[in-house]
Amino acid sequence: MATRKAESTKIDQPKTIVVCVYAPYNTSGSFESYQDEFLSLVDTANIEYVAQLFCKTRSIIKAVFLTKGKLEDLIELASKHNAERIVISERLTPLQERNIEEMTHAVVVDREQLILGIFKKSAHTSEGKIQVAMAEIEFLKTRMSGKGIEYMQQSGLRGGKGPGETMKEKTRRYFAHQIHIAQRHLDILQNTREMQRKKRLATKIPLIAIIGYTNAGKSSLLNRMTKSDILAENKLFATLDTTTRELYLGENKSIGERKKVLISDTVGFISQLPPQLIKSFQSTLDEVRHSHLLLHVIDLNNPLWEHHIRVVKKTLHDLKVKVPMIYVFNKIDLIASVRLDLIRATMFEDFQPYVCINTKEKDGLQELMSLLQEYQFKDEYRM
Ligand SMILES: Nc1nc2c(ncn2[C@@H]2O[C@H](COP(=O)(O)OP(=O)(O)OP(=O)(O)O)[C@@H](O)[C@H]2O)c(=O)[nH]1
Ligand SMILES: [Mg+2]
Repeated sequence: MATRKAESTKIDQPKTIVVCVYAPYNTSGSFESYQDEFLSLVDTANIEYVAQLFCKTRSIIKAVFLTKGKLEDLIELASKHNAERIVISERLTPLQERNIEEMTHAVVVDREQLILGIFKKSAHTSEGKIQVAMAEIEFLKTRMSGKGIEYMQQSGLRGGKGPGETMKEKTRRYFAHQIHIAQRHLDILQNTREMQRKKRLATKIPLIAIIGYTNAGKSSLLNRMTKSDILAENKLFATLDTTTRELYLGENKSIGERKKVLISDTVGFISQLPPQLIKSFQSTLDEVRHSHLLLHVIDLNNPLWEHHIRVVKKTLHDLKVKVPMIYVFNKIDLIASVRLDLIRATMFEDFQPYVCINTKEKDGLQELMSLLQEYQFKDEYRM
C-alpha cells in the first residue's frame, strides 16, 4: 500500500486525517490504484496528514458514507490525534459532511473541495481564476447552512440587509451577486475567445486539441511537438489554462504538401470531476468542442489506463463533444517491450487509430506526425 504520511505536520496546517473510501459504485477496478490517485491528489494539494484510514466497503451507512466499524475507527483516530481536518476521497452530500463534522469535531474536506483547492492553486490566467472562483461559489451555495455562511462571516459580512433578513438569505444574495459579476467577466473573455475562434476558423487552419486524463503527458506532448516550454510536472492538474501553438507538418516536404495546424493543450480529466468545475470550465472546454481532431493522450504505464479512457470518453460524452480522435498511448519507455507487444496484440482493438509514444525520447513522434500529415481535416488549408 502506498503511504505518503507526513513525518511532521507543518505548524500552519490543521492536523489532518485522510480517509480513502472505496465506494460500492466505484468502477476503477483497483483499490490500490484508487488509493494512489487519492493520495496523489492530497499530495498535490500540499496537505500533510497525521493518520490515514482506508475503507473498502460494500455497505455504507448513508448518513456518514462509512461503515459502522470505520466510523468508530475514525472517531477514535480523530480524538487520539486531536484532528482538525478530515479529507475524504469521495464526494459527500452536505448532510454527510455535517454529520461527520459533528461526530469527529473536525472540518471535513471531500473530493470536490480537494480538487477545487488544487484548481485554485493552478489557475494563472484571469479566465482560469474566474472559472475556479465561480465553481467555489457554486459549491458554497450547496452548503448554505454550514461552510457558505462561515465563508461570509470570514469575509467580514454580517447580519441582514433589512429587518428580518436572515444570514442565510444574505449569504444567498451575496453569492448570487458574486456569480453575476464573475459571469459578466467570463462573458467578456468568452466573447474575445469566440472572436478569435471565428477568425481562426475563417483561415481554415485545422485545430487539434490534446486531451486526456490528468498527468497523462499532454503538456509534454505539446512541448515535444512544438518545441515549447509549457509547465509539465508529475502533479495532477498542472495545466488549467489552454495554450495554443502553431505546428507545421511535413516540414521536409515540398511547400505544396506542408500543412499548418494549431494545437492546444487542455485541462486534464479525472474520475468524478466536480460538476461545478465542468460547468465553470465550459468556455475552456469549448476549445475542445470546436477542434477538428482530438489527440487523446493515455499514460499506458498507469494500471488504470483503460479506466482513464472510459472516464475521458464519458466526460466528452457529457460535454456533448463529438470530434474524431486519435489514441496516443504515452510513457512506453516505462513498459517492457514484451509487455508492450502483448498489449498491442490483445488490447488495442477498440482504440483505433492509435500510436504509441514516449515524449521523453521522441519514440513514435514521427509516426504521430505522419498520421497528422495524412489526416484529412474538414475544409483544410494546405500551404
Ligand atoms: N517516463 C515518462 N514520463 C513522462 C512521459 N510523458 C510525460 N511524462 C511525465 O509525466 C508527468 C506528467 O506530464 P505532463 O505533461 O505534465 O502531463 P499532463 O497530462 O499535461 O498533466 P496535467 O496538466 O497535470 O493534467 C511529468 O512528470 C512528465 O515528465 C513519457 O513519455 N515517459
Ligand atoms: Mg498539463
